[in-house]
Amino acid sequence: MTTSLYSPGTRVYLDSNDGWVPGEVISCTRGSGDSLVLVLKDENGQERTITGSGSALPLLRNPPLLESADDLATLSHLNEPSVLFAVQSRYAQRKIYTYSGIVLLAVNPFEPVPLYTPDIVKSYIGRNKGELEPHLFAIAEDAYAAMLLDGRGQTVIVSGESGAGKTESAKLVMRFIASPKVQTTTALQTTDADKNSFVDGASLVEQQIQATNPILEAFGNAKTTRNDNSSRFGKYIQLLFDTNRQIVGARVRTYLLERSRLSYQATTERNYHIFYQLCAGLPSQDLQELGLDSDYNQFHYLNQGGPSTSEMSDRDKFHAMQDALRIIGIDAQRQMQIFQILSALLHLGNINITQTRTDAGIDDDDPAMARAMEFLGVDASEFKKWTIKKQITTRSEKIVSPITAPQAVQVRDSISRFIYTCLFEWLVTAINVSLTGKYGDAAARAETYIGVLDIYGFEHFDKNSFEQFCINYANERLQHEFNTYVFKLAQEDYVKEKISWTFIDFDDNQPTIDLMESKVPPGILAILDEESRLPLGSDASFLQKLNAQLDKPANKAVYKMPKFANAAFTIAHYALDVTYQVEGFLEKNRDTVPEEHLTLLTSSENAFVREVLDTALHRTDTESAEPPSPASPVSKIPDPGRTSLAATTGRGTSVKKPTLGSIFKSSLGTLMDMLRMTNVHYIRCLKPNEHKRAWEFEPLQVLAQLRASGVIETIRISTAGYPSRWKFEDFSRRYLPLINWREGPQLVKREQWKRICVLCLQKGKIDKSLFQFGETKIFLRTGVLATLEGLRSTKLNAILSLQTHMRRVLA
Ligand code: AOV
Ligand code: MG
Repeated sequence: MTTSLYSPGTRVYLDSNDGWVPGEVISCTRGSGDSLVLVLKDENGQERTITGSGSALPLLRNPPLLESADDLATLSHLNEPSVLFAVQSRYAQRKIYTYSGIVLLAVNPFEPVPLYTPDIVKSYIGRNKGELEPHLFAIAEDAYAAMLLDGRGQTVIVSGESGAGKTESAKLVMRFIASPKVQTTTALQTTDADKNSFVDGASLVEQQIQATNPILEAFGNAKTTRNDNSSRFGKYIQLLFDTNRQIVGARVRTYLLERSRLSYQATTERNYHIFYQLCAGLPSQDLQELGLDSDYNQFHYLNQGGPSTSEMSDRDKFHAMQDALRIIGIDAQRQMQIFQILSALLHLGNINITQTRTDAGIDDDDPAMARAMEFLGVDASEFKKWTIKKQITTRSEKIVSPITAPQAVQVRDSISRFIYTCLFEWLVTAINVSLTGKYGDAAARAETYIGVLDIYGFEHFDKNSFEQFCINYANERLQHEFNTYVFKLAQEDYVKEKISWTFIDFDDNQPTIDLMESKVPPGILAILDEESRLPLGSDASFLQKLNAQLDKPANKAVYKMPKFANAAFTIAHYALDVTYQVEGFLEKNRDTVPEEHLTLLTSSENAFVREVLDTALHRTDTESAEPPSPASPVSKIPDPGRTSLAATTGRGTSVKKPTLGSIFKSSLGTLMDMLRMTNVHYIRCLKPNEHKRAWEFEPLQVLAQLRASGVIETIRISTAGYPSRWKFEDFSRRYLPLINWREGPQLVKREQWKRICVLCLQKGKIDKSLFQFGETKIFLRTGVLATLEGLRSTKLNAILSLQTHMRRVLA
């Protein structure tokens, strides 16, 4: 340990109870053995003494110039406090975007920011990533430019925990890419005249692409405790381009919509926005016709989260959503039919199911049932019969037997969830028909695409169930892709530049993924599927099997039996440990609707209801992860899988029927394969505080996200290697002041960039072990840049004062 590293005046970070505080070295002397004795002063002037070596000594802080660098990869001292302080000080300056190498970090401002005006859009067109302030648009432009270069498919992956800003970011990226300004200009040919002529007037395609957002958000987003507009489904949208790189359409794929929300909401949460929008936005005559009321608290499906008021200007959103429906070709009459189905669901939830001494009962003239059945075009007495009774088919006969009221409620709710899922499917299909042209001709013309992935973010509530399990599973898979990609990329340069380097393995989350999805030995999903297929399977026996098969030393790091929670298991996720309550896992995974009800619905008198079910059920048939047929008009563009699904039939006894878990697993597999085929671009959204407050930055919370998301880990890898890499010329130009003023300009003239690099390093007395020359770049270990920066500013200051002195003498 040398004392020079901590010479007086050295900037450091001091440990404190809640993170770190900036400080400075006052003195440094040798202690016993390897240790140093440091006297330090923190930013409040408080002094303290530290004796120790290695990690006991404070972390080094970057020179002021680098402190709020717009790319963390250029930090000379790469440690957690440096990274955190850089992001924090930028956020304090209202700069919400920061690069971390190839990744863009985006900290949620939680209030509208003036960063997305047409002028700003314009300014990012045709510009390279480093030229302007970090921005989503720079990433979008990067993806667009990469597509122009070789026609390869691109994906912008937006990740981050729930409420971090993924959906907002994804929309802005889509808007930038779909904006006519971009498609008609190329990186090289942009002229101001070009830019201006495309600012106004969105094309039909652009309008249609924008229209997908209000529709999908109305039907697929809801208020949760973490986010008032939380996505309850995953979405991959491909913007399709033809040979001339003109946008010709788009295609949307959705992933596993949360079903349980339709019939149940936790305290302070809401059902899907569309229901509230409907009640707030429809004219009173329509409301009356549908048996609705602007006071929606009378509906069981809307009031379980507690009385809610219109929080997100539901009425305005409703009108925007209606406009959007119109743009994708769903006219007023069709819209009314959709609203009828939605109100049918609300009435279904209000059907009063009573418990007689032994069986469930429903009044023959239950008004809610009458309304619901009228709108669904189904016979009320048939509906009643199959809601309070069940039929079991044995080898020789069919036996009808009564069920209990709670079971009947289950049946009723499963039907509502099923219909809602079908309606969501139908909408996605309608959107795709409109975006790809009626006969898929737009898609057929497509040669390449830019995809934008926006899924539900990592979630942990007080109570977590099957939904959170699936959501967090998806996030684990995505995190794994990220790790593989970023770590590979970080080291690829070393190979390309032929410097000597031993590859570093990273700490990856494969064990957690294996725990969740492994087939042999069976992981959680496999055990769940096995249990779901047993007629007498139960949540309790599922948990027993989990513990018996998974609670073993090999899984110690990833699987835990919680000490205090009953009927639950804990998974160590990349972000956090999450405890899942097993209650409901089996039912949700089976996702069944009684066969008799399905028959009733598919033979409804209402043609639209039949169409909705047909579309969804048909898609179920094709979605078992089969590749699209070669004859399909969209065959040039790989399909990330038809992954959404409708409910399955029967009472969970059939062997062949896929479970929700298995369908989700295979659709994620298809999606990941797809992502690997594309060139990926990453946006990492960060949530600065838990309270959704504007400009409030909780350092520890952000640090946890930076750690979990691999940003710090990536930086660690860089620290072990050569975090700074400069082209010879760039490096030379910056550090030219270090070398002899006579020699420098000569070398520049002859473009001996590499020679200048060598001279600069010599001037800085940089040890040989701290740098390597590649083919075109110089690679520097951590800390070197700080030394050179120090020398450079000393030198420049000296020149400056010399000039001042000369001027004074001459005057
Ligand atoms: P998420 O998509 O990451 O959560 P959202 O994109 O819905 O998060 O963002 C949550 C809220 O943060 C939004 O409703 C806005 O109020 C605010 N917000 C996010 N980004 C911006 C921005 N760039 N400018 C202004 N406000 C913003 V989830 O879907 O729950 O995982 O599942
Ligand atoms: Mg979202």
